[in-house]
Amino acid sequence: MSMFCYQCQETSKNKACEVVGVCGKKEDVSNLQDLLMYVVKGISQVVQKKGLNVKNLHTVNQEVFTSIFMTITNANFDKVAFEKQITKMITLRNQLIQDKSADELHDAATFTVSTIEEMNKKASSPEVGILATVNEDIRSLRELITYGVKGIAAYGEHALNIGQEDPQLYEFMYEALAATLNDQLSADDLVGLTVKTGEHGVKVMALLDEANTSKYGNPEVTEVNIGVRNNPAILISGHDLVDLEALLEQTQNTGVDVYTHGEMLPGHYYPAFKKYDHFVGNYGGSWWEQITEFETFNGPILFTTNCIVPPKSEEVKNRIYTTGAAGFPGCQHITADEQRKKDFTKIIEHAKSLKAPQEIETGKITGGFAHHQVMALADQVVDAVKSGKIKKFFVMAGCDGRMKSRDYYTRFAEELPKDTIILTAGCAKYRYNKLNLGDINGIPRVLDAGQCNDSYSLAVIALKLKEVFELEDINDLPIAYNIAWYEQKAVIVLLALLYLGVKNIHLGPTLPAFLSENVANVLVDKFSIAGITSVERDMDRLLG
Ligand code: SF4
Ligand code: SF3
Repeated sequence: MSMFCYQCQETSKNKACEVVGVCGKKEDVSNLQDLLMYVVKGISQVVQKKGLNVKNLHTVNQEVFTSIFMTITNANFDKVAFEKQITKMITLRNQLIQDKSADELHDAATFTVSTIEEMNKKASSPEVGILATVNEDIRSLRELITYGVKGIAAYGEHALNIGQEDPQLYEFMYEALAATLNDQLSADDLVGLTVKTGEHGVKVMALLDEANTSKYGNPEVTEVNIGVRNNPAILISGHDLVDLEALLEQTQNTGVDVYTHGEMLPGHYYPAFKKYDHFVGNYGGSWWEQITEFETFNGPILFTTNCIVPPKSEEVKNRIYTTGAAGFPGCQHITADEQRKKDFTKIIEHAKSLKAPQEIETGKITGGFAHHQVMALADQVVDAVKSGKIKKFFVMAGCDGRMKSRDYYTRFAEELPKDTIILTAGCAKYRYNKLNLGDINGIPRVLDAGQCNDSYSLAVIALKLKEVFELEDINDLPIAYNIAWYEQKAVIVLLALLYLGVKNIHLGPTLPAFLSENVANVLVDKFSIAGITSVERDMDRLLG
């Protein structure tokens, strides 16, 4: 075995990637990701043991978020970027420690490497990786918490880019990561910490919602064009709205159009971006479809976050640019200057030398049903529920993926009775957002709140409905949850829903490989989580 990773839904044989990642991640990068997380856990222990005030740790907090984000599935495949980041984090860690003799610190907080060779050797050593924790249940809980924290770091970084932060999130992150090095903690302690991770998942999604909406306005119902125009263009992918704003500003009056891909689609729903005439529409479907869609797009592509699929041809690779936590070897990376500004001139000039995108579909998709917009329609929605026109809501949020078994979600959406509404967020929506599922009294049957972090909106909507219908328990609402997951942001969304008391969540297309049998049983007992079976059976169960 040369690597061990089981953090995403597509992990090999639903057990673990042990030779090479199904995502394309190679053993050297996988091991360096483990080492980066190891250093970050060491830093967390130092912060905890020394009782450092997170408000004084601005650079460390920010670099810890970035480091963690780089290890999320499909975010960064660049070995050199990891080597540089590990070196940076060891330096920051050592500055924090100063007096090493004062505390009993874990190897993660004290190890040193003097060369890149030594770093790579350390990265593949047994004490660093996931399997360093021998007890299967403790390992499972430690990884569940770690993946939840990865989601917190990703959403926290987006909020921070807009200038919003919450010291409680940093405090919790250090507490949780330090706990994953602490052999004194029992499985029960770690279950408690898992619930707390969900609590901070709600906090970080609320923070990001506040950051996005205060800067860019509340998402509103929007029809997004999925066809193309005859101008050279740039495709922007990932989740970072600050990068989208900078790209739209810099492409104004250049003759270059901008299109969104995958999780950037909800950018169109924000009022602040509607003023750009060259912000043309969305090109293609969810992340994994980039393999064919980037070929026909013809212009440069900017990745602001995950999900990158290793490009098949040099021609496409030469058109890919990355920024922030994203990275791919051989692709140009755009860094921010000291004022946190990014210069996209290179990409714009590159676009001008390339052909306009090839049309792959035409028409429009509708979205923008985040909490504020749905509240504006509340009377209409409540009337439709009271009169029986809407029988049930189905939350089908989360991620999409390559597995054939995900056809389940398209069929499920198609076969839902016509008096039901789908509430969605995240790239899971691409399984059904282009189907013509109609509307109920003018309310579309697929309500897209936005990106995966906008699952927060779905929770706000559920809590509001609970209030309107004067119910005691969120589970008494006519809402069923059939959620698809892929990477670690979906883990924090799930933990957040569990923290809010949502029960009977169906999770698919497979349950996480990192859940040991005992840990999976705890989730089943405590929260009635279940996997998926067949469309017919699950439909029966969920329609009640
Ligand atoms: Fe495998 Fe997923 Fe890890 Fe990639 S991220 S190596 S596919 S488990
Ligand atoms: Fe999608 Fe990669 Fe999860 Fe933000 S972009 S939801 S998978």
